[in-house]
Amino acid sequence: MSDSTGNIGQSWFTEFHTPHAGLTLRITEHLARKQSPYQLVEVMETVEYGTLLTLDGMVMLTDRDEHVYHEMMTHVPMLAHPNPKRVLVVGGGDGGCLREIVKHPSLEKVTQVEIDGDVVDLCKKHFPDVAQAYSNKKVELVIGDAIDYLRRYKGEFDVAIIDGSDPVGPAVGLFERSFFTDVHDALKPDGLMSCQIGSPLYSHERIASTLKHWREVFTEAKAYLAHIPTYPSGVWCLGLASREPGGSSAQPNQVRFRTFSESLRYYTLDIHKGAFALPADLARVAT
Ligand code: SPD
Repeated sequence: MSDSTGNIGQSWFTEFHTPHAGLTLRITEHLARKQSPYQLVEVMETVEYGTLLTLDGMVMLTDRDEHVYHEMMTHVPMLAHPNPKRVLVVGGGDGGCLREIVKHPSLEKVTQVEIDGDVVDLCKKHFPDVAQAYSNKKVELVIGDAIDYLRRYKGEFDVAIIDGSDPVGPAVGLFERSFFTDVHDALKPDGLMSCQIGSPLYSHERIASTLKHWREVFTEAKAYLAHIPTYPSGVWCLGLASREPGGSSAQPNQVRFRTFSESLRYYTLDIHKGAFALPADLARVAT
């Protein structure tokens, strides 16, 4: 029997990052495999990284390193913002960003717009820790197309977190300039957006064009990095954009950080600052 990547047998999963390189994980069990209206959603148990979620054969998260991605996607914009009360998450159906967002004492309400209800259902079942915030009263879940949803909101949100998958299938539109214009307009004047972009090793072009779009739309846009072993190249480029000058370089709020710092495994105030230090070749395309 072959899996979504064409592997023979059920013992190994491989995501090819290029035609000649990839990540291979030993699998002990296929827990779920569902073709949703949007994508192939699979959950597998791995020996080294715990439970694994893939969409169309691409790694979205594993138990072992998901905290890095979700802490960096969330706490960088939330702590750089002066007082984040209304938050929007686009995508992120696993609930990992929500889990981090609800730790913030200033939060009044977070709305998550996820296109694929099957991802939410499978993650609630197989990733109970990641999906824990779905039962939180401050969380509103909308199953629908964020591109349509966003057009209805102007000046509504303090922080927007764009937690889509790679720019193939349902996430293609989440990398277009028109989408970022709608995110910009849905933010309040001091609003901030964080967004996952791609591999600093394999995706220089995507990183350069994404930041170019953002700079045409937002006042500031900066790339930052996080170490995520199961993503292509093991280091991932995220971005922070702000409507106002100085928004993306604001110092993270120490008082708010201390209210939940004991729960964190990767994010620290030093990591926040250091993540914006880019290798020379990436800095050339991203600044
Ligand atoms: N190639 C990996 C890109 C994954 C981006 N989103 C992951 C979703 C986790 N909440």
